[in-house]
Amino acid sequence: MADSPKRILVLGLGGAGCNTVARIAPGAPDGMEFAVMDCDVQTLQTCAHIENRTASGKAVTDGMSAGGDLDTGRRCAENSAGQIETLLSGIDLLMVIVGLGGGFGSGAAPVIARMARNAGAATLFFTIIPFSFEGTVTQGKAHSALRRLRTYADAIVQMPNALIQPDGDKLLADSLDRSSRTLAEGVVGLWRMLAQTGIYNLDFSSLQTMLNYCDATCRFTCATAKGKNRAGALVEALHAHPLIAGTAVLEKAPGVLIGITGGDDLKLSEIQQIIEGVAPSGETCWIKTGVTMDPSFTGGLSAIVLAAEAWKEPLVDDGHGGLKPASGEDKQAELAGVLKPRSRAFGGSERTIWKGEDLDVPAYIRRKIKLPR
Ligand SMILES: Nc1nc2c(ncn2[C@@H]2O[C@H](COP(=O)(O)OP(=O)(O)OP(=O)(O)O)[C@@H](O)[C@H]2O)c(=O)[nH]1
Ligand SMILES: [Mg+2]
Repeated sequence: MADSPKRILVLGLGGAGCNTVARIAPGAPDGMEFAVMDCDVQTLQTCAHIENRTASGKAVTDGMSAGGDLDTGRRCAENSAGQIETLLSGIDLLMVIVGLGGGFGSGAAPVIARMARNAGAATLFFTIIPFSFEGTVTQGKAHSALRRLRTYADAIVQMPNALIQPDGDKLLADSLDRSSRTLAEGVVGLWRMLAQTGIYNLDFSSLQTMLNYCDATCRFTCATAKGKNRAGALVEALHAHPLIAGTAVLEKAPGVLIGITGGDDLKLSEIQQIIEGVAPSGETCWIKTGVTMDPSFTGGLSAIVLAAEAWKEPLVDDGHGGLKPASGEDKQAELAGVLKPRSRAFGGSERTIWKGEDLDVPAYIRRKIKLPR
C-alpha cells in the first residue's frame, strides 16, 4: 500500500470490545491503530494504555454502563455523534470488536456502522456472541443487535463465546483470554495482509470487493504450523478451527480471502498446497490470496481465511431511474467482473483497466449503486 496508504482503525466497543482491544494492543505490530469506546468510564480506566479512548453518552448515563439496555446504548452513541465523526474521520476501514448481549456495545454498534457507511469507511464487525448460560434474554438481545447491525455493516464475523470454550474445565478467565487471542489472530492477520507489503499483496480493493459482495456475514479461520509437513498441518488446522469446524463453510463459500505469512524458507509449493486445501473447488469461487514474508516466521507458516457465507444479489439500473434485481443476462454481465472461473489469482496480479475504469471492480460498485440488505 505504498502508493495510497489506507487507514485502518480497530475499535473496541463496550466491555467485551474494550477488554479485547486492551489484550490485543500491547503485542500488535507497529503502526496498527486502536481505539476504545464505552459509556462506562470504569471500563475505559482499565484501558489506560490505549491512547484513543472515547467516553460516550455522558449526558445519558453519567459515566455508568448502559445496564444491559440496548436502547440506552443506542442513545449514548447518538449523543456522541460529534466524537464518533471525529474518530472516523480519514478512516478507510473500520474493524470493530464488540460483545453483543449487553447494553452499550449492542446499542452503539449499528449507530457506528451507519455513521461509518455515511463517512465512506468500509466496516468489518467481529461480534462476540454470549455464552448460552447467560440466558435467553441476553441471547435475544444479541440477535436483535445482529439484525440491526446487518442493515449497515459491510460484513459481520460472529464469534460465539461457546465455540471458544471446548474444554468444560477451563477457567472463565482462560476462556475469555482464548477468545481474545482468536480474535486477535483474525484482526491482526487481516491487518498484516492489508498494511504490510508482501510478495503478493492482498490489496484494499480486494477486501472492499469482498465486503461489498458478501451478504453481511463472513466466517474466519486462522492457524499456524511448524515442522516437516507444515503446509498440510496448516490446512488441517484451518479446517479444524472451532469457528468453522463441521460447517462446510469453506467448501461452499462464494468468495474467499486467504492471507499467508511465512519466513525466508517459504516455498511456492506450500502456497499452492494451502490455497488448494482451503479454497472451495467450485468453478465460480472468487479467490484472492496475499503472501507476506516475515523473517520471524522462519520455520513456520501462518494463514488467515475470511470466507463469505453467501454472495448477495447485485442490482442493476432498471432504465427508469430506479433499480431492479439483476437477473438473466443482466446478472451475468454484472457478475462478470467478480465471479471468474477459479483462477487462483493472487492479489498482486495486474488489474484490467479500460477507459480509466478498473474492470476487476464490479460495475455496481464502480457506479456506486447502493444494495439493500
Ligand atoms: N470473549 C469475551 N466476551 C466477553 C467479555 N466481556 C463480556 N463478554 C461477552 O460480551 C457480552 C456483552 O457484554 P459487555 O461487552 O460487557 O456489554 P456492554 O456492551 O459493556 O454493555 P453494558 O455494560 O450493559 O453497557 C456478554 O454477554 C459476554 O458474553 C470478554 O472480556 N471477553
Ligand atoms: Mg459494560
